Amino acid sequence: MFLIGLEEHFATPEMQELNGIKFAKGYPRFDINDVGAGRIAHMDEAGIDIQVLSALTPGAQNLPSEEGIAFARKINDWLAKEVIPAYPDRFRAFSVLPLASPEASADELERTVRDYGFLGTMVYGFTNGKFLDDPMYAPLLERAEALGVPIYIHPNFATDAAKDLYYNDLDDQWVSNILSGPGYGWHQEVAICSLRLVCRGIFDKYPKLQIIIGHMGEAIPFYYYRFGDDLTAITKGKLQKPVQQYFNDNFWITTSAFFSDDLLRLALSVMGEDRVMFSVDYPFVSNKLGADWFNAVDLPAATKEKIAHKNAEKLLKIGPF
Ligand code: GRE
Ligand code: ZN
Repeated sequence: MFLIGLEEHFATPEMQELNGIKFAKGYPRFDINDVGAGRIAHMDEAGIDIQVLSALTPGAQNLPSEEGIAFARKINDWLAKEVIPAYPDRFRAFSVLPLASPEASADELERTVRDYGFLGTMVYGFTNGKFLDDPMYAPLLERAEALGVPIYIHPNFATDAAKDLYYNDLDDQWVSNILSGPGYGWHQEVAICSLRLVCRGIFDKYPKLQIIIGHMGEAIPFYYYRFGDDLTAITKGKLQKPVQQYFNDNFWITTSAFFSDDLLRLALSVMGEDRVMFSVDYPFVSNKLGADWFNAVDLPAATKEKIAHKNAEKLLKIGPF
């Protein structure tokens, strides 16, 4: 089965340095800086055909305006001119954006989509304490809708304020770090980010805007029916549709790092089979683990084809493969 992955991260040493990210030796298990033969070999071993490359959290979005603009441009140029041309059938990209400058982000998204064929962008939780529904991001949301490309909302590390409130008083700094991040907290942040977009009426304003969220929907499928209670009642008359409906009209879910049959069935039951897409979360998770799990899932072949590549083809306007 042709497999496309949409949450497949890369970094450069400079990107890590600028963001103050130092990984422990041997973590992640695969080299995040390798965008060449080693990465392709891991894709081949798993049978993954295309990776849509996205930057390591938080990309360029925490950098100050001018620095962020220059760095995002540099990384996008490098992806388009060096990384993708070496393996044009295997790599595509989501644009890296300088979110401290929303207008420049809109322009960089347009430049990379128009000139380089990039497929959308990945953004990371909130920037400088502002969620994506903040009016300052209107230029980016508007441009993404106009270009017809999706925004993938990936988790971001918790802010100092969130850490102080929820995590820092635990006895073990490492436990609080992981609990605030990939252990739990940052998934909740993406769920809040998504619900804020809905409750703020963003999809009434930009009805064609499409958002991707990973990790089997960042718990949105679990809480889906809850939104039909108080949240829909309180937004009645303010929003054009019931809160739940926006998830069916404006959101797409990927399987990144959540390789569970039960959770996939839950995601499908809520989202339908046209808005769920395979992804791995490489290099934090192994391609082979993800692909082997998915290949063995007991679902009709036509449903699996959609999840494996057809839904992504439709959303990203690539293929057919
Ligand atoms: C991820 O993207 O899933 C990730 C990071 C950083 C640390 C751990 C992790 O971006 O899982
Ligand atoms: Zn990820």
